[in-house]
Amino acid sequence: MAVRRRRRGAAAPPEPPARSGRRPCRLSGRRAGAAMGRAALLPLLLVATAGRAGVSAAGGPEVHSLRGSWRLGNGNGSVVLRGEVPGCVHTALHRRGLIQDPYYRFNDVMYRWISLDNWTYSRTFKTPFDIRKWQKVNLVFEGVDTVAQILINNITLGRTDNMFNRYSFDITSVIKEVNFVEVRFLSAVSYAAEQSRCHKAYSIPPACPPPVQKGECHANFIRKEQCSFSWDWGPSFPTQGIWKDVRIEAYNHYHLIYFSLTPFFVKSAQQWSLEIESIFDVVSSKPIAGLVTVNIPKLQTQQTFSVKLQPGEGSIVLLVNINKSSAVEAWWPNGHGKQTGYNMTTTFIMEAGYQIEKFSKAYFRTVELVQEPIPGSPGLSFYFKINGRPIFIKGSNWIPADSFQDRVTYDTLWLLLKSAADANMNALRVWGGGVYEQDEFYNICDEIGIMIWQDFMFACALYPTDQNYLESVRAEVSHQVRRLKSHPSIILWSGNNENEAAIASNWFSIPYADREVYIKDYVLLYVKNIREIVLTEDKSRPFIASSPTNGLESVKEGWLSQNPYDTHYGDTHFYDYSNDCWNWTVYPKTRFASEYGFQSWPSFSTIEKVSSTEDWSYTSNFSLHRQHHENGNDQMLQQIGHHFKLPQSTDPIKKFKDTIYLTQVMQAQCIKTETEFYRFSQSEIIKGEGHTMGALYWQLNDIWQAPSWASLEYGGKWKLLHYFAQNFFAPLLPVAYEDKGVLYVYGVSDLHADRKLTLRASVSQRDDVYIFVLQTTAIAPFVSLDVGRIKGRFSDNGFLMTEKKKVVVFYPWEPTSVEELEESLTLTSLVDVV
Ligand code: BMA
Repeated sequence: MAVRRRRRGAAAPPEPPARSGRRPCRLSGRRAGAAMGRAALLPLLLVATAGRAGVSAAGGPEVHSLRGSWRLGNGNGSVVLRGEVPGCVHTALHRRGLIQDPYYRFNDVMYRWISLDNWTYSRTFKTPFDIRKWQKVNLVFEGVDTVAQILINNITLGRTDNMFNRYSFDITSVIKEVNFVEVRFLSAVSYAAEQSRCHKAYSIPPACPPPVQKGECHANFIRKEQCSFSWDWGPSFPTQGIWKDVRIEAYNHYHLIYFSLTPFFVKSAQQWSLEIESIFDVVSSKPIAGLVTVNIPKLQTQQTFSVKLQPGEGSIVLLVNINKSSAVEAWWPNGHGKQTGYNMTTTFIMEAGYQIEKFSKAYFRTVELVQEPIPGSPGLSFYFKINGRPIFIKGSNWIPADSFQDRVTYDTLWLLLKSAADANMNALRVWGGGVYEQDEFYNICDEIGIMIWQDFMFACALYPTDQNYLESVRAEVSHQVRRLKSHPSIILWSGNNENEAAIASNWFSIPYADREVYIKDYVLLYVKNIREIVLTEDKSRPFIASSPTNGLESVKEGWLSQNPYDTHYGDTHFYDYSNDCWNWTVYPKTRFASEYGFQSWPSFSTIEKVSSTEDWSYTSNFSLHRQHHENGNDQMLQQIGHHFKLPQSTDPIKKFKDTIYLTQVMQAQCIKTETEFYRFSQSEIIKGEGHTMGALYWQLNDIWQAPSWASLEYGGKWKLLHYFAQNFFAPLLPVAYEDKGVLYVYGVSDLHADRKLTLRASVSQRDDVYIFVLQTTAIAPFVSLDVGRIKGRFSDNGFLMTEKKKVVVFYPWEPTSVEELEESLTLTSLVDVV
């Protein structure tokens, strides 16, 4: 029976390559010894284009969606319901009213049974076309979460074990008029435990997360979103489900599977070129010849190539030279220029079969990661040049926006990413413990100029390297790179989160004598497999094996530096919860700060939705339960205590709200101080350190309503930190710092003056926004405006009010009114905390 589609070998192209710049054939790597064919290219300039839209109807592939309502049942058949696809079991149970909101109070542990059961999705479907007319019919899953047996008409098609892969099963010989398709899941938790048990030669730590996370064990043994087994900011919801599109595809002759564009700037010719890669499955037994025309009207560029598709799965690569006399506007990151893209049409006219017309956007930008000696400093630089310009990377780290990916809509993504751009960020790091994000995420980043540092999905753990595991990872990596490489927003591929550091600093107490085994595994996974595939698939971006890393110095030391946190090389992650965060001397003068942060609590209106009255205190069971970072709640109080009075109100709810407010003030102030330190270290070398060229604080967004390092709450509400980010990431920033009695710019230390004041708020409407006029009788430090559950953001918040009157604008995200806003508004400043 057919199994997951792999690249099939194809004969070498019959004609010699017609142009330079063609990449050599590469090994498929997924089946030993199979070489992938590449069609010969013969450019014919200025051949007229065909003008039909989309894939032409005559003979084109038939696609039948299997999205929608499926039957869903648990292991022993005691629970049966309808479940949406794409979706997962938790969402289905919640939608049908069989469980409460999984985020409510302690439900994450109450609902553990859901992930421990084995669920089955099934449905019948009628084939909407005449099966006999098609040479090949596939059942395609864009994403299965995670371990499942796939059956059609009671015949097993294959198994899935990696939520980041795309699975395509050949069902040509088994599809009927009416079909029964089943996806029988195995609990991800049981599977991971079993895999760990079977790995007898040596253990692969960590076995389990710390108890404070209330999570599941052995996440590293399953290719699934690592934080779904719990994290220090997130719950354990190891979901099961068909989380992406599923469909039937039927075709004759050939089928286009991947299509990607990569720009290059040829320095010698001072000309842009575009590499177009198309990966086909060719079902004919003979090669198919044809013409491919690429047309970018705005750049007066049109080229036609003669191609030959070899039987089997293979790719063709075309190199289009952009007309030199057309001025190409490059794609720039937010704050540095426009995000120009050019409409482009690619038409495949083949001798047999149908015509394909692909519409896409072509973007032009280059990226370099510069690691070179710096005068007066040991080590190497570590910074990005975009279109030849050094760019200071400003932003944060992205984690999954929800434990249940099917709840992450375009609007969710837009709101979070737009908020990042509105806070003057130009970059985000998609962190390796989550998921490779959906296409829409990267489309938005392309559109608004957010650069993406893309991790591969491995985090804070060691990983197995047995043959099956590696095969699965290899398929995952080539799929993801092919899917994503057209996005100009992606500027870096990075192998993992903190795994170089985990070995180097011996997080898991591995006896010295056993170290070599783990180092060998590390190099095998990230260097000999992941890196090798990335470099083959995408020559347009840099690759680093880990974050933090010493970059080229790590490579020199065998890919594992003794100290990956060395400030003279690469990037660093830095967390310090005990020292006073206003003291900038505690921060490392690093080349690139890719993680640093402090926790705070989300606002009361966000917490309120998932809690009840008895939970509303800082020391309630609920408050302890939601805190997944050991000692996190105490650390926040301790940090607050360095500069502020702790709340003393006898009213418990007021005390809770005051504490929440102070955690946010503290977090905002700490991260402001640290970020400003990194920004002002950009142009100086002091005692050999400096030349900092990046500040990505931990973390942008939240996965649920809980204390965390995020600046955006679950639901998108801006914490005070996010308002501060808007200022500390501003293009022009006056930075103040004091060194040994010398005030280099100015200080902010008088913010908590103990004065009596009256603060008033009037609200009015102008067009789609609301105007808040604030009046004060004295200086008001850290003024916070909060409109509870009303969705939207202010133009400024958490500010020091020195003027008598200040106007703040509220941008609503959904319809509201002056009355509603007036009713919901609470105003807090430091002097209100009692
Ligand atoms: C870093 C991240 C995450 C974690 C964060 C806060 O190490 O990579 O793993 O959530 O710190 O502890």
